[in-house]
Amino acid sequence: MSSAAGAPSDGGGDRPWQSYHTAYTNGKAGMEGVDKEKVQKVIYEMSKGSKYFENEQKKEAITKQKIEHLRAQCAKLNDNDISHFQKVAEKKILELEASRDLSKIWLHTDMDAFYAAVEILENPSLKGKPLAVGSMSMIATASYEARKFGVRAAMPGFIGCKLCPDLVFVRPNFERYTHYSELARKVFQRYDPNFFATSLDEAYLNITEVCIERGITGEEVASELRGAIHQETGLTCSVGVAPNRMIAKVCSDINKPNGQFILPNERDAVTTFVSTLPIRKIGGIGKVTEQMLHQVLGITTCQQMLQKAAFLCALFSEGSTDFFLSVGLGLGGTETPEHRLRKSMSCERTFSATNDYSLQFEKLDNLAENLADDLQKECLKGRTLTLKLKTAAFEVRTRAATAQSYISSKEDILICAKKLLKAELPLSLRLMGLRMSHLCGEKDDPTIPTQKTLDRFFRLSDNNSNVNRTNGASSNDASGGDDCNIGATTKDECLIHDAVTDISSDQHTFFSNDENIFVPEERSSVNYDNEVVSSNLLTCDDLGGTKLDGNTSNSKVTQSEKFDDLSHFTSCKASASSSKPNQQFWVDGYICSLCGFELPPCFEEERQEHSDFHLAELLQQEEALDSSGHLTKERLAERQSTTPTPKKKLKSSKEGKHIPIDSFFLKHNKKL
Ligand code: DCP
Ligand code: CA
Ligand code: CA
Repeated sequence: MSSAAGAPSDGGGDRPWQSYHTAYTNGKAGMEGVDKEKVQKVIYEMSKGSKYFENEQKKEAITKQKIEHLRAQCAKLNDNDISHFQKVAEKKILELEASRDLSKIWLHTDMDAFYAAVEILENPSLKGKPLAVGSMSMIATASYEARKFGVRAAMPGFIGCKLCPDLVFVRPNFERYTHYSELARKVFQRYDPNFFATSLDEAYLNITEVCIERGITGEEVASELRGAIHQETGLTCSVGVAPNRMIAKVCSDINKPNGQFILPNERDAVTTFVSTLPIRKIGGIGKVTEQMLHQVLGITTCQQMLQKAAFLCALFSEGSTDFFLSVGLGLGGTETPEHRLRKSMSCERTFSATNDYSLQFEKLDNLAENLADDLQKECLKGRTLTLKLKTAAFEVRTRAATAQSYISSKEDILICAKKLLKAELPLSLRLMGLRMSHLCGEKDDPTIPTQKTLDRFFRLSDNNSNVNRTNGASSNDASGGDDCNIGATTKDECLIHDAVTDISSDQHTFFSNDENIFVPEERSSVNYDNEVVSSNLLTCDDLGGTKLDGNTSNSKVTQSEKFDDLSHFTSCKASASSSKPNQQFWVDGYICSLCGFELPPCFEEERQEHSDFHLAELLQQEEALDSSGHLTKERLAERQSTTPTPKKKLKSSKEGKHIPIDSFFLKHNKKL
């Protein structure tokens, strides 16, 4: 049946870069005219041979396998099966159609090239220049001038330089972005007091009331709001208006930068809109899902989901099918979501790759203690513990176990975690993480009266029947049971965790955005240090991103220093826990605890890239110290996990000479 499903063949051959897709080969607004193949080739050439690259290849291979598997399943469907699934699909479509709500007007607003625009506002001499905010390791965003060269967020800076030799670098300055974000939010508040922000630079506003009260259209609100934002912040934003949030978000990207797009609240307008809309534009459809749907069923546009509905029903879980069909119908969230309760809590730690059991168990002990502390601080207990491991070869595995009772003590967590880890050994590891989900408040613990000890539970279930195994090799059980049902409450931002879940989404589930929506007041809990920031302009010549132009204060550490220095923490949550200096986690589910990078909910792949580059930076630091003979690998790891490193002085450009990530990895791998 694969011909009926319309699977195309994939490229590759003598141009291997054509099939090398990372998060940063995917286009963003302002990259329409870019020579995609040239960019892909540069990225391919510059990362080829690194462990990171190998892992990307491995993930691709797994995706391919899954595609083959799905194709085979598809081919097995006979006419009876297809007509059965056709009926199932039609019923489902009718149900979904009946839920269509065209009574609300949603507005999605997103600042243009946010960090870059703020930097230009503060330093007008940057205007018109190709600008990257970030460092040689990682670019947070690029100005529209730089995007023309293929430079974009999540891309390592040295690749950006290769693509655009005149690229100017500015170090990120998070207080600035928070300040401008707050100014913008004051404007949002006037149009919808219950607006909800999904990141520093974007928000959803239900403007139904304001339109009715003032007798104005969505289009008028959009123009007015954009004008107000510009007047009050000096920045531009782009806006989308539509009957639901999923579509409004897509619309805000259409006329970017400094534009708006309005989709009327009419069924026909919506269905016409989705008839040509590429599926990748939808939040929740990432690279892997896109590849699967395209290569197995030939689906590239949202509406084709409806044409292939029977196959979707046959091949995917009910939850995924519902999501795909909603996308096909152009349906999305219309009610203001209640502030969602925390669904999980996690912590993780990156370290130099080690196969030393005692060191690994020591790290686990530490993680269990941190997790127990965090849970107890919020008076929470949980039932499902997930262990995340990243091997020396960058393979990510997650292993989960669900206990019969709610737990929060270090001892209980450790019993479970040790069991999960033991089952995986021997392994050389570079990262470990623990996540507790299935949470409940201490007071609500339904198991308290009859609570059994975890120890007993795990002794009883000494086989692996309660262990959900989710790694790249085990494709079909990737749903991971209770662990992967995250995000299903808001379809417009949900991730799909079922048979289509792949190794990369497996990696992401750990950080899944349980708290991907936050109310405006909560921002104050992320309190970036109030430090004076000096001029932070850099050029490509300052390889290594270490030389600062202009004045730098000796007594104050700038945000920009912190960006490259993993020994510092930029979020209050991180700095408050000095006992866990190199532990990376996402504050509020989307802000990197190590550098303050903001990776909005839908940036699943970028998030993974981001973690990998922190790892690379850490290893690079280690490499530098190793070669100077000051510290051994073990001692460095030890030092980083116990003592806060003294504030790093700015290096001279010579000292800070950047090691390209590929050669760095090659070098490092030899030592493993
Ligand atoms: N960001 C980041 N790392 C990423 C993506 C984004 O640090 N991988 C930060 C920098 C961005 C900000 O978040 O300025 C907002 O992200 P957007 O995706 O909205 O990108 P921009 O606002 O920069 O550009 P656009 O005009 O495309 O919205
Ligand atoms: Ca933006
Ligand atoms: Ca954004």
